Amino acid sequence: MKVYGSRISYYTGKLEAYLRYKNIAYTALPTPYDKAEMLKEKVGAVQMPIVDDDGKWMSDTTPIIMHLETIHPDNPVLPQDPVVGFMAHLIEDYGDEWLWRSAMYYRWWYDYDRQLASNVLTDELTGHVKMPRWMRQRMIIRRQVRHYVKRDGVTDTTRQHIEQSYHNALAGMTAMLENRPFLLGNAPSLADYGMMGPMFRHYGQDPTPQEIMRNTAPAVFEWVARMWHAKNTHKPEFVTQVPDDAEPLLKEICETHLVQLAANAAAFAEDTERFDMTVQGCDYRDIAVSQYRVWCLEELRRRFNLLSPAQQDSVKNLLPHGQADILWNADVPAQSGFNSDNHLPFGKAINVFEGGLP
Ligand SMILES: N[C@@H](CCC(=O)N[C@@H](CS)C(=O)NCC(=O)O)C(=O)O
Repeated sequence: MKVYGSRISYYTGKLEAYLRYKNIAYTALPTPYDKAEMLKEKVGAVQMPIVDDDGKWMSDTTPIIMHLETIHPDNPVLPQDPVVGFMAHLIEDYGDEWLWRSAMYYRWWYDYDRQLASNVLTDELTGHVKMPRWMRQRMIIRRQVRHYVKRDGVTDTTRQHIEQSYHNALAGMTAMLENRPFLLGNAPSLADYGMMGPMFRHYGQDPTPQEIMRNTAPAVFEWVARMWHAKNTHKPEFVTQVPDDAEPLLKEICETHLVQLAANAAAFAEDTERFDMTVQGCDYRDIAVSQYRVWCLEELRRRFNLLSPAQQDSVKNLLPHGQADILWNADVPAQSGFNSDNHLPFGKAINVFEGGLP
């Protein structure tokens, strides 16, 4: 299996951690941007990671992991209890889609972080561009700062809240990791893999957030290494009910990620391209609408609907926050029109933002 991505990419790190745990052999390679057209042909969108499994091309880490689980069913990463399983999907989605903004912000806002990341990406990804190295590095910095900082809603008004989001994620995880080695048991689950995206290759490696993690959340710092070294030599024992210590993280997810999913879906339904939202009292303006994230909400609703009425009640009791309503109340439509034939991880995927950038 060839995994095309980057040594510092969010979702590549998430997938690599999973493949290592499952003992699935792979070779990590840089995304061949000079072959962008071929990649688009194979998987619809150029994003990281893209997998070539002996001629079978796959993309999008969430469906990739769910697919690989069917081929490698030993030591599953999805907890057996349906309510715990639903929460694992919810936590994964929060790690994938909410923490992304703050992870990109720390990397491209602070000078040390920006210098380090742009040096790596210049050498990994732009070798084919016929320009002096300093110019390629400057192009990368410009692109990332323009799109992932300015165009994704980072302003003097939102910066503090974006940093607070990171601190809240660390605190929520610490509460859980004080009681067990992984978020939902003695082995990594889908929830852990979702949190590995931001926590490993961004917060855990970029100088500014890494220092914060070391100093304020050493249990998370230790967990990152534990995840990377996890071996599937023992049968996973996951919790059979959602533990009380998950409460702060679940509350944070409702107040942040679900607010964004709801505002995004409403804007998509109205066919607008950008929207405003207020998250925990902080006003975000001019955020790019994402069709992909409408699909994320659709998926969460689909999974909720698969639960029995009693299990649905348990989920509702565990998420007693108004914002959680979006998971079971269809007043806000979630019709992405994407992946309705369930073809993923094969065939055409889409970028989180149309055209690849917010
Ligand atoms: N939902 C996708 C997201 C993949 C993704 O957005 N990856 C980022 C980098 S880690 C990317 O390729 N961004 C596009 C760009 O910056 O051009 C997944 O889970 O694989």
